[in-house]
Amino acid sequence: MRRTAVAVACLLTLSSLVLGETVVEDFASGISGWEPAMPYGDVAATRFAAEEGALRVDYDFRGAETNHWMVIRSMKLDLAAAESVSFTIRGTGDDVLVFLFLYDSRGRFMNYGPHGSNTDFHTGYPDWRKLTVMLERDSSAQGGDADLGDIQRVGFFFWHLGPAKGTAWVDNLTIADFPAPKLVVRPVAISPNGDGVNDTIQVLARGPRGCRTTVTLLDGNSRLLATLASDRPLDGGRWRMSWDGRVRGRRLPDGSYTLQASFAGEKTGTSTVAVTVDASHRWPPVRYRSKPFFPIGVWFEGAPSYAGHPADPAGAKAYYDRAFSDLKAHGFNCAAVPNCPESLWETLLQSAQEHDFGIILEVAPLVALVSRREELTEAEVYTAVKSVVDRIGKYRSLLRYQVRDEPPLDAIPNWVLVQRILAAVDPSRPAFSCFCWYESLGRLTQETTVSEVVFDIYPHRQGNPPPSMGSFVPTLAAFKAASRGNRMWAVLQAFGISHAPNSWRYPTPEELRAQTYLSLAAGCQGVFYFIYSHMPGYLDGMVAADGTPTAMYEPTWRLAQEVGKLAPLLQDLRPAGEGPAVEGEALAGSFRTPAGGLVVIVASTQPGRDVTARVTVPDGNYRDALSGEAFRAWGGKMRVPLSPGHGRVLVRE
Ligand SMILES: [Ca+2]
Ligand SMILES: [Ca+2]
Repeated sequence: MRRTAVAVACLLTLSSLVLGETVVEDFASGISGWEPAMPYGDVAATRFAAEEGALRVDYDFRGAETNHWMVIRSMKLDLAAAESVSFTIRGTGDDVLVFLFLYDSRGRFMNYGPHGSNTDFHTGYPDWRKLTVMLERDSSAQGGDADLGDIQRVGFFFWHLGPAKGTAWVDNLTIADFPAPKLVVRPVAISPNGDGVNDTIQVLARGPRGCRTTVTLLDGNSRLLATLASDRPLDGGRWRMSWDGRVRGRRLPDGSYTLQASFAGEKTGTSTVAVTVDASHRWPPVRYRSKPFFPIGVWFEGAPSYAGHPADPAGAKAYYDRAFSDLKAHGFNCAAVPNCPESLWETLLQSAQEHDFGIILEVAPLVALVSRREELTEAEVYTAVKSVVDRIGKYRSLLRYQVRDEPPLDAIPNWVLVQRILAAVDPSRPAFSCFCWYESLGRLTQETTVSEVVFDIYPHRQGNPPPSMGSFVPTLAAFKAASRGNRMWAVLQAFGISHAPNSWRYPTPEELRAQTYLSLAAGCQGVFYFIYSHMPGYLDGMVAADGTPTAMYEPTWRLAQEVGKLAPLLQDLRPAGEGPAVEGEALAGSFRTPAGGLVVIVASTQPGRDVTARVTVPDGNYRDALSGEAFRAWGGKMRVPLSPGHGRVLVRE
């Protein structure tokens, strides 16, 4: 039926055709039908053409911020029984990101790009490279609800932050079908005891459209215990159910079982998955015993060798001692530390402890668990967590366990499992991750209780020269919405990449100030500055590899000291509604102290000039918590003058 003619044609031309693979577009007859779509930013000069049996795209992105452009055509595809979709790509010039878009007949889409396991989805390959979407495993970046059995349009989408110019060639859009109908079960070890951890199993039967499935449960001796589903059609090639580990209302005894799917119709066969039930351990609900804490932190590279320092314990100790005493003396109270070799954990934590400095330590064994594609069992997570906590839980300097940097959407289930078990073993140090995608953060706050959410915003690029806040304000708003009222910590930009064109630049002192006060006005109760020391050959931080300060350091530590004076007031505040209305180029938030007092934070969005905000607040006298200046609101309004990038924390008297 579908694609047969194309498949036959390809059989004649492709010597290396793999069984079950079909090339649905090889551009052998040019690019008729393909058309540009979704232009955004300054992309008007982008062109596409046919060249030597491939699609050639000359992208010429000139916008200072987000630029994207797509080339799309109508193409009816039934991917219901497809295991993967792939295409080949090569490119020259600036490397940009590429996404594959699939639209169904109702306009719903899936878009697969450089996230999850597909970090290779970009253009900069001198030689042809095959990029593959595994449809069962890879999740869509944004859409995610298209009917894969009913794809009507296919697009190649190119994206870059800031200007980029180059050429990419795309060829051989290829579909690979599953060799046979298949049963997919997640997780394969369940504990149906109502603690919210692995209490249910997601059962998915996949096969060609027209196939029907019957799903049964067998005991350890292959005896039939129950029929969970009988003769169900695979609409769109899939049939799903969620199963709670119960049969006729009763929980199964702990033990080993088999789930079996029998398929009838266009293709037949059976597919089985072994499942373990062990409900003996109930994890307590997440309840942290950590004290309220207002971090004024930096990101700090934990591998001494990165900056050319000796990596033996004595050399590392000297590196850590110098950094932590310097940071502490300048008003910072903690550092988030990635890449510390496991052999130096104690050295690092001991050094921090001696300087009364806090550490959020990235712990590789837990990062590996969160990042795993396969199922995690509660037992293996417990074993890994226990061994980490037993080893370093005794250090007072340890504040959090960083369990993954910038988790993508599909890492969230593993993240939550690691977090739950970590919270049971060490309730005083929560799991920590900094998010760079608000979609992932939104999924996290939907699924679990956290002690705080952490996100980074890096708005200052060479393409938007100072003074400019880039897309800082809307990005902050998106992260705030995704935070769902959880305590927020912001990671701010105090770095540049000077050696690469079109990359990040250092913020000006006023831009850094605006990042900081806008975050506080949004309700953030902690700030981090990325990054303390240079990563030679990669990025420029606040101090050089030998500790010599750059121009970035003083404005940053002066802000740290300023925020440090405000922190005792800010750390106990609770948001009071949506925040006051503001006229003028500023953001404002209103908050309550534990005693019920009103605090209004007003921050300028303009790092290049003075502004005056008119804020709608209750009448009365207000005092600037830092400068002591007095302000008065009457008629429901207060005028708040702000110097470039500045903010004010105003306490109602
Ligand atoms: Ca071709
Ligand atoms: Ca459970």
